[in-house]
Amino acid sequence: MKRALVILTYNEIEALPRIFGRIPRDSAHEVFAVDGGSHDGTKEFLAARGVRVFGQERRGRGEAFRVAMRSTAADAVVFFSPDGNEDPADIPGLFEALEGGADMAIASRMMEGAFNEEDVSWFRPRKWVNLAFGLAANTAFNRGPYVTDTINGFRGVRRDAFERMAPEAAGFVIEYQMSMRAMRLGLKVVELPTREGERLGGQSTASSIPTGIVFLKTLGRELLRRP
Ligand SMILES: Nc1nc2c(ncn2[C@@H]2O[C@H](COP(=O)(O)OP(=O)(O)OP(=O)(O)O)[C@@H](O)[C@H]2O)c(=O)[nH]1
Ligand SMILES: [Mg+2]
Repeated sequence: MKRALVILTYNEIEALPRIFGRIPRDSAHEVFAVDGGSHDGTKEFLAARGVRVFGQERRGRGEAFRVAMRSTAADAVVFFSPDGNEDPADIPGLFEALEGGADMAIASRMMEGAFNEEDVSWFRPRKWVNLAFGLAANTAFNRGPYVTDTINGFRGVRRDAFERMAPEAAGFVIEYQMSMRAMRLGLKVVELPTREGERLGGQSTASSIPTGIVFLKTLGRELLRRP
């Protein structure tokens, strides 16, 4: 199975240099980046290290996923965001899960043995909202094993599964849309426990309230979609 590792970036020059050396680039046949229009030297940093960078016509993570799939012929594709939240040591495990028969492999921050950024405090609004969206998706669509982290972007997918899901979401909600469609199609979703780290610099572009509204709308649209 041909493997591609995709690095997703939008202005990550503060965190990227601190993580780049830990990315197991030899775990994939091909490593490239999809960039949402960085203007802080991110693209130059990657290019100087031999990583090919594909641009996007429109911004957003959803768009980035589709650009990535169009840019490779690999059968197994893992998406990695180098901002500190994701542990690069989990990348080989995601590829192995896909090779072991998973259609989609998710690094879960919610399952037994995992750690969520908010687990250090008793007040965990992001985690609770995430769990609520997960519960809604599982209740509505899942007939297989419960998927604990339907939203995490740290995941891998098989090309044929991606084509069947055909997610059209533009931004941060693409992962949730993929999870719902995978469940509905009866695809095999495998999760691996991960430890979520802190952002190592730079800025988040996922503001909670607008992102939450987009999630609600996407959930509604998937519920109304004909099978
Ligand atoms: N290719 C691409 N990557 C993007 C785009 N927008 C965000 N990203 C990357 O996607 C990853 C996740 O975005 P974040 O802003 O960190 O969102 P988040 O992880 O929910 O927020 P934090 O908890 O603050 O890190 C980061 O590596 C971003 O650089 C985009 O339009 N295109
Ligand atoms: Mg992040």
